[in-house]
Amino acid sequence: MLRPQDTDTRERKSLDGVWDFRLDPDGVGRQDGWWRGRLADARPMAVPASFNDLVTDLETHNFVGDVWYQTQVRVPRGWSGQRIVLHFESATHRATVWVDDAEVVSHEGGYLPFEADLTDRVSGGELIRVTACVNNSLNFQSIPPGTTEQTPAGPRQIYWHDFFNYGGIHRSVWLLATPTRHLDDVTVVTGIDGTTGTVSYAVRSVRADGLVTRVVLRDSAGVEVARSDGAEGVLRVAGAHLWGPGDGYLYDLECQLIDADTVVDSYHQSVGIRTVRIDGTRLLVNEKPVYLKGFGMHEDHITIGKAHDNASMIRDFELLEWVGANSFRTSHYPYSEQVMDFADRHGILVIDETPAVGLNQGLGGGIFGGQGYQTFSPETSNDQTQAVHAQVIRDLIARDKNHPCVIVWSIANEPESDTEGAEDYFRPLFDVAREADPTRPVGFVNVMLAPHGRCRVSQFADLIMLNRYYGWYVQPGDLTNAELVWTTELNGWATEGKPIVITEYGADTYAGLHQLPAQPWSEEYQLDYLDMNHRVFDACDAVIGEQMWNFADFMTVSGFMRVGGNKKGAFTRDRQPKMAAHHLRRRWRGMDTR
Ligand code: BDP
Repeated sequence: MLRPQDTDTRERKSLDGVWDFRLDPDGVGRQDGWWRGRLADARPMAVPASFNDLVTDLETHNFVGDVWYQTQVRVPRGWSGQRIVLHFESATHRATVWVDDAEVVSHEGGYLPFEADLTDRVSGGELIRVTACVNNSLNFQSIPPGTTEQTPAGPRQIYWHDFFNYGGIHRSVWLLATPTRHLDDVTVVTGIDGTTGTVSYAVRSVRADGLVTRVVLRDSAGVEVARSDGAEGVLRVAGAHLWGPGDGYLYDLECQLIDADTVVDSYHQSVGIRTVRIDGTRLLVNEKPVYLKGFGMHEDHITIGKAHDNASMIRDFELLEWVGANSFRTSHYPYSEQVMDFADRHGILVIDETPAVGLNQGLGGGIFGGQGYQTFSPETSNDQTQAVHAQVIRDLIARDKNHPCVIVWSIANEPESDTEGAEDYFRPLFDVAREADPTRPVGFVNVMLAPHGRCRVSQFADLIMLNRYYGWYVQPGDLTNAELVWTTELNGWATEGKPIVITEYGADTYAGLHQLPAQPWSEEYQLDYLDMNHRVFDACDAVIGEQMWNFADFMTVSGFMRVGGNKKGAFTRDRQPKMAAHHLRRRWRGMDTR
């Protein structure tokens, strides 16, 4: 699937704006055919946005189930005779879409794109009705998982991840016109040969018999540096300007389908020439070791929830730059493609994560209240879950494979990993990832409950990614003991001979709460906690990155462990620095490679 783009041969029209919206608490919309006409009793709803925080009533805020979105759009007059596509960048966690009376697509998974070919259904100039039934409920076969429990007041959604289950159309919706003979996919893999950059490419097309595939590579000034005919090949760029941390230099690869002298279709793919590989305990980008400084983040903003918004994105990247970060993890789901583009353009290193979070009933007892399920079993996360998980890995890699910023795939966050069931569940998923992308390291994020010596899944990973809360969830307020046990565990992991990234370490901190001597929840404690962790990391050569939890405070399910959400941010939810942000800035800006 290629992204909607305006090119010489392609045109797109945004469907973002205010749509009609209606909850379906009784789940009757499908049987009553709510798509067959204008949505009755509708209220206005912004697209893109999570619906949850735009409303004032608790029922809608907490709603789990089917919600209906509808809009009308006129297909541009000039599009007759072209291939017409309806493209959703994401709808959380699943959606079915109708155009007028016809169902055109259904998609499972909340953070990845999907589209429907409307060519045979609509024509240029026609006014069409687009209806989407979006569903945000979680079950044992969804990624992330959850379940519905009966309570005296009715069914309640339970889930085992620590961020609010926002729902809705979270990213842009497009109508797109392409030629009927069209480009369908492009894959680039870059390499370095002395001072020459190599760009291996493979282009897939539809109805392209007799057409020539051509690729033209241009530098950032638009000057052609290489070209080639054929659906696959290798371009060589003498004296290539490499993509690297802090230097988001991008070439533009124009892919064309040519009929005699006519360009039938054209698509632009940005290309950063760089390599990434692991060598012992080092992670090499362009053969140089990197040290990751940054955060686990969230797509989480006041009012819009999990929706993408360019203003918020720019603020976040300004703060990353200000604090001296060079990396982040897309905890705990794929982020908007605009965010990935921005990371490409700014030379930010990204650990790209699937939405597989909460596959761990051991954690359930702590933060989310114990439910007593077994994580992996025929009745809970099972073969079907694994198949959905595999598909999500493939879809994520298909979407993000060409982003130079992506240096590692994370196939899950904090799953159960100390049991035979976990080993059986995960072994094939690593194969799925490596088959889809043989070029990047693959890992998963290990939880404290499966410490060194007990984890049975890290054997499959190319690198070790650890979330650790010594001095918070264990030894709270006792940083002296925390430092000792943390050092001991880390030294154990270092014997594995793989690079280690600390993908989470953090302490909830209520902005403005000050205490001397420092106590948990105060800004002073967050500083002392960071210092303790940094001493532990600095003493371990295998640690090649620190990503503090979290970039900013974020919304969670309500509970006695959370005060208006998770407060482990270096920044507040409205993106102002806590003392910790200044502290990190002094450390990170003062670091050379580490
Ligand atoms: C880890 C999770 C993360 C949580 C964090 C916390 O990976 O999603 O928000 O702990 O408790 O378990 O703050």
